[in-house]
Amino acid sequence: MRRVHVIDSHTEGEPTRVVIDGAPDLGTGTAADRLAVFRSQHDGFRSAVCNEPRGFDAMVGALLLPPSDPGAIAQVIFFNNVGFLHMCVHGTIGVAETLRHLGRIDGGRHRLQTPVGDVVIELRDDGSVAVENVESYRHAHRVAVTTDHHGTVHGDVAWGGNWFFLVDDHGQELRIDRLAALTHCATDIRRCLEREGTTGAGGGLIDHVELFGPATRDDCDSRNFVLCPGLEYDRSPCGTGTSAKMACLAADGKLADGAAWRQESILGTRFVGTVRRTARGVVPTVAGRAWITAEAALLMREDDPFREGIRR
Ligand code: PYC
Repeated sequence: MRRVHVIDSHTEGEPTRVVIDGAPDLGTGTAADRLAVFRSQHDGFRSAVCNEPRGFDAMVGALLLPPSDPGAIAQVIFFNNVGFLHMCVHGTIGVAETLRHLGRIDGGRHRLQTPVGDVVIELRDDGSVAVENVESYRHAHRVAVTTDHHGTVHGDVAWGGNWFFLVDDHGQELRIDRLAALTHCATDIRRCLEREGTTGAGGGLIDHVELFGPATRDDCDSRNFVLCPGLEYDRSPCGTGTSAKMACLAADGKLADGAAWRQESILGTRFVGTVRRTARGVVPTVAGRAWITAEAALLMREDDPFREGIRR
């Protein structure tokens, strides 16, 4: 029987399950090297951790590994109900809170290695965690997409650690009691992007769709609804999505270096971000809070028909 130690948390509402012990051996190498082994040889472990009966569709897993560079505190690989994420900011905030809970960090700045580059976590005095994310940039501006059920919409294609399609003219009211309609709209857009062959740089799959609307909080600049790859919505404002948004705002001259962008989620929670410009785009920093919700051991017996979770 496999026994897997996990620490669960939520970051502004979005769950993260950090695997701290009991994962398959992924060998040595960079986070990208180990992700390749994870993806090709241990996909059942990914599914077991995130999917029912041990998880649920919105669960994001984070596998904590020793660093390949001694200057970093750890490596981390993010995954979900259907596959692997390149990067995940809410998950990184959950990892930082988990490391604090384990007594492995206590304030200061620490580098984490991910498959798409290093990020820096900083525990702030107010209890929040700031993540200096990978460089983010806009790849394509105002791309028209003719959807099956929602007319023609326009959006930017941007990288924030994952590929996003960011839409303003969707005609939807962004309210949680409209979850089914929002999911239908964003799924329609996503399907049509794929059908029309719209991708990120190098053919990168656009697997996140972000709808924007007016904020409902006085202390926010915008509210979003984010469709994740497994067709779940992000309960947090989505940190890689906020990074992609800030890259687009900076490209339009609407966000100066160091100015705050306050992104509200569909649940009314908030991330606060800033950017530093680079030649290609921006280096974003996104801050929010996470709370530990459980310490547990997941048990996976050989004779359990759902040892590898209920796959979709
Ligand atoms: O916060 O970057 C994020 C994220 C990606 C998917 C779910 N959350």
